[in-house]
Amino acid sequence: MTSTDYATAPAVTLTIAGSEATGGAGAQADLKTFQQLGTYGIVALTCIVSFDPKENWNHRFVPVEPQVIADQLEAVQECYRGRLDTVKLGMMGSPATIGTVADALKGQDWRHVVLDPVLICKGQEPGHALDTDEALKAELLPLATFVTPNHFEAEQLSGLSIRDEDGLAAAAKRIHELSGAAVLAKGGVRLAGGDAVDVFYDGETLEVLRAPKIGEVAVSGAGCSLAAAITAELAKGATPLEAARTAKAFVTRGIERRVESNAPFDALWQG
Ligand code: PXL
Repeated sequence: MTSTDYATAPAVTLTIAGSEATGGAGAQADLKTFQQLGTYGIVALTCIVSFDPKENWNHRFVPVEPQVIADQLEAVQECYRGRLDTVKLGMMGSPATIGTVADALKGQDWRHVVLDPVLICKGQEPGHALDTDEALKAELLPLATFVTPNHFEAEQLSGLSIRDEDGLAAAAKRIHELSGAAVLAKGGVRLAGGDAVDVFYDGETLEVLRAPKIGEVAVSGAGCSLAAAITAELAKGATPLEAARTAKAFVTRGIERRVESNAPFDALWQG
């Protein structure tokens, strides 16, 4: 390759995530977000999730073989060595996947590792999910520079129970202490009140981000798109706080313009 002007070439962003076949969440949401925010999106797939319309839209979950995950990451990291310094981690789904991803991440330096700590997926066996949670805390949390837990994940990672904005802030601080990462703890529609409240904390700045709630039901792809938007903004040079603010505005707009389907939930639209 000879003719690319790196000064004008797009920032490269990688997501290591699962496929969600209906296109609302997972790698599909990440790639659409990257494209919309002007970065060159790449995906390494960790698993394939197919909702089951015959079983209450539960998640049918199939992991990708660890060796195949390692192969994808080898291809991506060699192809973009020297240009790829920002990665998003989405759904992992199993301890084996987490080990494989952690090993690959350690093979190079990263400027930003954005961890969306997807802990449980409807339809996964609970014992299995517990192992996955432990592996995620032990192996990926220490590598993260930015973590985006939702209400449930923030409770799991911090060990605190979260009832209100102060509780969300306490959890964000605790997760920062555990990881050293910037944290955006998401209240979403889970906390009482008219606003969707998220708390940013990076060890210095605590900022509450708010937007009026749009309905009381969570929209598919909001969490994935938020973390992907943070990833894209960081890759383009934003500070963590700037990235969080831009991502919140992007997701709020995407929820306003959500896409309906025959599933009992709507999907965020990035366009
Ligand atoms: O929203 C969390 C999530 C992430 N990744 C995949 C998913 C889901 C939820 O459905 O299927 C692949």
